[in-house]
Amino acid sequence: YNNYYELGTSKSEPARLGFRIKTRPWTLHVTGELETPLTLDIDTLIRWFGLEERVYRMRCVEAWSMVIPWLGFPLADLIARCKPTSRAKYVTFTTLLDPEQLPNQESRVLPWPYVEGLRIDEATHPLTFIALGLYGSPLPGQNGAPLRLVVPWKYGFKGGKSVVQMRFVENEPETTWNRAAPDEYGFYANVNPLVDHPRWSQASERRIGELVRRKTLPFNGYQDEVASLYQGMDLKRYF
Ligand SMILES: Nc1nc2c(c(=O)[nH]1)N[C@H]1C(S)=C(S)[C@@H](COP(=O)(O)O)O[C@H]1N2
Ligand SMILES: [Mo]
Repeated sequence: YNNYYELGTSKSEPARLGFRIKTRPWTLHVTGELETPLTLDIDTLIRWFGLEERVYRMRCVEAWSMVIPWLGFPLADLIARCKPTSRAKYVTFTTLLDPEQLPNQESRVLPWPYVEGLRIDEATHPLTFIALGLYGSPLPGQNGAPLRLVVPWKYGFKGGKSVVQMRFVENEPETTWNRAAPDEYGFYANVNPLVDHPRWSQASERRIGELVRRKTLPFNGYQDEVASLYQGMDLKRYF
């Protein structure tokens, strides 16, 4: 049960086609506002940072949710190595562009490649995670092999899959879903039961596998950890 539109827009197609993603060699390019652009091999990243397990809630903007045991490392560790300049206020994540591996990139459901972004203080928050595995194994293609972003207090679409580039930038970047439907998908996309999607309520969610809907928690339950990032911001306006 996945969302990975480059592999198909149904929930089951990504798992059927995920094997097409070639995960080695895999290079992450880091560009923009940093001391020196970097070209990092995925196995170097694993050697530098190791892998820890994090069990996080995952809440899709479509109002379904799961609990997932990820394997990976904090994005903050990687950003510290990158030495961004003081002009770096945001960071973007660009994901794989290759219709041979991602056949639904032949379609125009979204503008490709899929791009997401975070404010730099969100990106360096200790909960923000680069996942390379789940359930103790390497990520399957459908979950964003070989590495993807996980931001547990935001709607799932902020967590770009199969990331190939990080770019430090000065201004708020354009992001894929925000560009596609700005009234429906904000840049911030913090999980918020009080701000409904124009076409459905965000007050509750269907945990996959459960019968009764659950109440959705502010910031997906990570309020104590992250609410201070948004002090003084009108979260209805910056949804
Ligand atoms: N490249 C890419 N990343 C993506 C998506 C996508 O379509 N393409 N879908 C997003 C959405 S909407 C969600 S809910 C999560 C789903 O992650 P999961 O399938 O690993 O649970 O991935 C996000 N990352
Ligand atoms: Mo989603």
